[in-house]
Amino acid sequence: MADYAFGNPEIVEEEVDILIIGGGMAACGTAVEIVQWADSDMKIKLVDKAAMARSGAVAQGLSAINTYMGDNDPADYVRMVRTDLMGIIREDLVYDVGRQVDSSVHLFEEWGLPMWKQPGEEGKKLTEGAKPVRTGKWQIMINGESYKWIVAEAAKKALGMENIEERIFVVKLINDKNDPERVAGAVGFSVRDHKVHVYKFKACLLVCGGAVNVFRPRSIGEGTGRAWYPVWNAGSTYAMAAEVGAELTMMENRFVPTRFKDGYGPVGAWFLLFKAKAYNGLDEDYSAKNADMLKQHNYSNHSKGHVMGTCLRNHLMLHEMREGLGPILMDTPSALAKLAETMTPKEIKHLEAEAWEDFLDMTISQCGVWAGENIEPDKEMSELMPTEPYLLGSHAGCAGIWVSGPTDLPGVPDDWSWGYRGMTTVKGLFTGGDGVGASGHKFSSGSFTEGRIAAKSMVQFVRDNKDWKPELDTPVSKLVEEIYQPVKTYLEHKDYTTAEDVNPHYITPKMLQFRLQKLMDEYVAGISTWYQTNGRLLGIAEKKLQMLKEDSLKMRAKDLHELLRAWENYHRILTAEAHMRHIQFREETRYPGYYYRADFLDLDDDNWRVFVNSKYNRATGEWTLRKVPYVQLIK
Ligand code: SFD
Ligand code: AMP
Repeated sequence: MADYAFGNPEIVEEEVDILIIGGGMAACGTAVEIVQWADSDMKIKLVDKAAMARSGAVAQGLSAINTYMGDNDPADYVRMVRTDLMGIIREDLVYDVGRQVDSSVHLFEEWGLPMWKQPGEEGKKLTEGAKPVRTGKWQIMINGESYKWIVAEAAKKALGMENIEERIFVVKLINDKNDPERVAGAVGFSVRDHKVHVYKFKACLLVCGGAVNVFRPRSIGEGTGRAWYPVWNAGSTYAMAAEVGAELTMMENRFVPTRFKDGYGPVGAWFLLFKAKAYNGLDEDYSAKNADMLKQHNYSNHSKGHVMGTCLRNHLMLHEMREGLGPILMDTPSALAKLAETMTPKEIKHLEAEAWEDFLDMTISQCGVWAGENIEPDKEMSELMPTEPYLLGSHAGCAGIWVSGPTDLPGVPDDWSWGYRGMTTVKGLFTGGDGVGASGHKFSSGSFTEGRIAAKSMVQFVRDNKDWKPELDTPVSKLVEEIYQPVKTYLEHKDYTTAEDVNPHYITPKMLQFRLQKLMDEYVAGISTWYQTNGRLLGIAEKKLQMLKEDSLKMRAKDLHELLRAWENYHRILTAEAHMRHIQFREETRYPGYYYRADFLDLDDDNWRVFVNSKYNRATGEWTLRKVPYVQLIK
């Protein structure tokens, strides 16, 4: 028997009809839906870098489902998303999610996810007409610590564990040998065994979530690794899609959530459900005080929907912090006291428990901060802080990939749809959730729904391409060599010095990650500049990113864990590059509060109410950017 060891991996080759890459909300949606449409002889496989029961953004659970229509009109949902994202979204995609999302939420309830109901309606299901407890117009409260476990269980049951492989990190997609516009395969490795996996397929769903740790995080030192979005999603979706030639869209967008400081606890339930208010260090209501700031630079152009854009809420707050008027404080004591006015002591205790549970269900670290710092929310206010930037397409952000939309909506430009809903501009490559750009506010339920939508069109695509055989444009031996290069680099040079982390021939993935984070932070509008940049700074970033890319070829991997870290970094670098190029291209400040082009502070609708799309050329390393007209479909 061959003795496979580190540096000498076993090569496992497989051919399937459909490969699902990722095991998060979108992937689970696909798994559940696809079995209902696929022909019995279709081979479908799902691979996840982690264990599905706790992988992706919902790993720790969630305390709310942020997208549930109920009695609301999906057209109104489009208006809200458009306002929140400053006037530029693909309304066809958002509407499509809005009109289908409730059926996903009903499935979650069917599978056992506990949802809060109005008094007297407990025990009744949403499908039986029960009224949920809403935080805001779109969000409903859940007891969601086991949310991902429940959804993953349904996905596993549907697809069958024999068609699922966990702990496989996919590194790159491979174009077809005979058609460079088409995807034909993927290659990855096991993070537990010495195995490289090579897949060939007719269609593939790339749903590896958003990008975290591209920027220097606020949590450093003993707090390293703590972030709001999942640290294990490293931009794989955007990087792998870009490398096979998929057109990206709105990669200049980012999400900077305001969170409870240091623990990254969510604020939505406090603002919307508990009706708490936030103040500056002088106890001033800074939102009221700074309201006129929205009139400057045309920032209020898109604030007349159902909400004030999330970035604009940040904008008002950031002003205080830049002026030295922090801390920003969430007045939890007044909010709880007000609610308690009409409550019995037992109800008050219950309310307090809910306040803690809001964190325990999805951001346990915030409970750690409260407990560790003796913060009693009914007695003491808590600090809020805008986080480091994240790139994502499903929360209050819209970075991602340009995809084919639905065909049955009036007024949609012809070139927004090319046959298969959810397919990118690369034939056979589909995406969902954080992968779909220009259409935020899907959240967990909407991402799952996009997975379901893509499932149906992938089945159709495979049927339409029944006789087509995928052929990889790169020999398998070359792919394996490339993936294991960091291991080879380590084994060749490790004895050159006695301290194995210090070596002129290689750089550790950890050090490379610090370099990426430092440069993105300082030049591409991270926390240290209060999210500001300009053309000159971006020019420096461009140069430094180029050098970082060159140095990334020298990353070492002393074990499988470091090999994972090395390739995650590679995905982060490409994602960072896309982000930087898009910010460079868009000469205006579209998202004040998320980032500022200090040399173009105005929001400029005349020239920039457009999508920005980009393409990456893997052979030359060049990016091409273009404006794509925005079309308003819903008045
Ligand atoms: O409070 C590879 N989200 C919230 N959604 C809600 O509905 N309600 C909330 O309450 C939400 N909030 C929230 C949320 C997320 C987080 C982290 C917190 C709070 C703390 C957002 C949703 O979770 C999010 O929109 C969806 O999960 C997005 O779905 P998707 O499928 O696009 O991404 P995923 O679930 O993260 O899954 C990614 C998967 O890919 C795997 N993966 N597999 C193989 N190879 C690679 N190279 C891979 N790279 C990644 C991952 O393991 C994972 O399975 S609140 O803030 O508003
Ligand atoms: P968060 O906990 O901040 O992720 O928010 C959860 C949901 O509430 C998202 O849909 C947010 O857009 C929304 N939200 C959070 N804070 C506010 C606020 N102050 N006003 C309106 N909507 C909010």
